[in-house]
Amino acid sequence: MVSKNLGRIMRRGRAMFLAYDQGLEHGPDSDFDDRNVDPLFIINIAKKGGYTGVVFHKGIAERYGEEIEKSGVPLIIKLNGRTGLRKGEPISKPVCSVEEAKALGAVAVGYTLYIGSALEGEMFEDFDEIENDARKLGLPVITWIYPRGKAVKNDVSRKMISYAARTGLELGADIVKLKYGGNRGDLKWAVESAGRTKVVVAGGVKKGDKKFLEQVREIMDAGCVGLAVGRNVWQNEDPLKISEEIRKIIFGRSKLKDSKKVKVGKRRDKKIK
Ligand code: FBP
Repeated sequence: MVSKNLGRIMRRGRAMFLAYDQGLEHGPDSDFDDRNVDPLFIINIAKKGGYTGVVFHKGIAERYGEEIEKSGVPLIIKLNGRTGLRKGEPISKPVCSVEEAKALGAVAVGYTLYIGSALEGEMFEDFDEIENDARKLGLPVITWIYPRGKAVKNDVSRKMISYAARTGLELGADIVKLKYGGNRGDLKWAVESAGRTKVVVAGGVKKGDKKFLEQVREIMDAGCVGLAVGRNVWQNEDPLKISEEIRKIIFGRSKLKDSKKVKVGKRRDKKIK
């Protein structure tokens, strides 16, 4: 069943998500400095930058819930995770239920799948359960699909990104999040492969502004609905300026007139044990 509630995390059919799950995925020493280590810094960028969603794991959603709610930015909770410390075939297990996410005010949920991993089957099973729960509670599902593991040679090749996109469609994701290898034609093919599942793209490691914005243009030209970006924004010297540039490309204008129309979930803290 396709989620009817995608409008909660999209504006005029476009998406601009600020991703901040890297503290768990990569560790603070790899990605953070004195500014962006603070979740409040991110909430402020998400609000002032006009993002259509901000992505956190449940711990941040719990501890900074008041500020997130006040910001009015739609909350997307990442339901699985892993640290970057573990070696071996990649797997990311659930760390939060859909029910918990909803009680924390999430209006959509995120989930990572590593296709090609020897542990892919286990992740598919977990995902199936999450997806059914999300459907019951009316939360759209955004699926990060990254080809990874010993079987994968080049995770951003045409073959791999289109496979990831198609997996999103076949498994029923509302939005699939891909990595971009820099070839617009390949990304266009991936978007076609995703059919009616919408595609957003990750930002990747921090690049110069010019190069990054060129990439955003290519992503939109290829037919994606937007971006789920982290490091290229909150590691930027001027996160609000780069956000404005991204906004202009995605929405074709930089004013935030229509951003307040997005419906935000209410927290129901008492239900969380
Ligand atoms: P960036 O824009 O910073 O690349 O974030 C996108 C993202 O998908 C994050 O949500 C996630 O934490 C990270 O990339 C995972 O990257 P990887 O698994 O390649 O280390």
